[in-house]
Amino acid sequence: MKLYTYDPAPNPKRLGMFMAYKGIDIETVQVDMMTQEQLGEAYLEVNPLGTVPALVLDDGTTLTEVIGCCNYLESLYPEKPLMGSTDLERAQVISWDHLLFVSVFMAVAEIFRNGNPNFAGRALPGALGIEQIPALVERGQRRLEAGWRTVDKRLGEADFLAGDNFSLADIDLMILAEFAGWAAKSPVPEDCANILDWMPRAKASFEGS
Ligand SMILES: N[C@@H](CCC(=O)N[C@@H](CS)C(=O)NCC(=O)O)C(=O)O
Repeated sequence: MKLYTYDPAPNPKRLGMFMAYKGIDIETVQVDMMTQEQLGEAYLEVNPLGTVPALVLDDGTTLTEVIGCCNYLESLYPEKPLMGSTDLERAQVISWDHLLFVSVFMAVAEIFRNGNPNFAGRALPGALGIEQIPALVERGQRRLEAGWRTVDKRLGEADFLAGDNFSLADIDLMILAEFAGWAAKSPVPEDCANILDWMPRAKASFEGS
């Protein structure tokens, strides 16, 4: 297997932290997003979408979605589960992770990529060449505000997003809490006490791994 990634970017970080927690070591190539290497001819041959990460399997199959990479690696390396230990737990992890992706990650991305002149003509990740829509900044802010409340309510009911155990969904929330702060200037709101309480619990679970 070979992993193409760019460590500092949020989606690569999701996979990187998942692998670090489980102690998975894969041959890795850094694709420098600062010089837009992800849009260069050589990388587009690996992943025509022009996004990172991409996991190329030994039979030549390329997985381009973090959730797919994690699912695959979880099956290969079941020790220290991050996607549940039963069918229902796995479904809970994927459900919360997807909800987080749609309601928080995409909201931050909407704000970041439609309001920042550096992304003119590149409002969506990868090789699509989509123009910015400035009105999406405000929509993203409203979407993010609602997303934080949904997550906060959930963490008032359970120790971790998917239930009793630390999972991929918590890793993604850790990354998002940081990403929202610098990219959307919208850190976790101060009145989201359940998320703020969860933060040291999640950090300790990750570091105690
Ligand atoms: N659909 C992919 C998203 C991957 C993605 O959007 N990656 C970003 C980095 S965080 C990227 O490659 N951006 C390329 C660009 O901005 O041109 C997944 O779920 O893993």
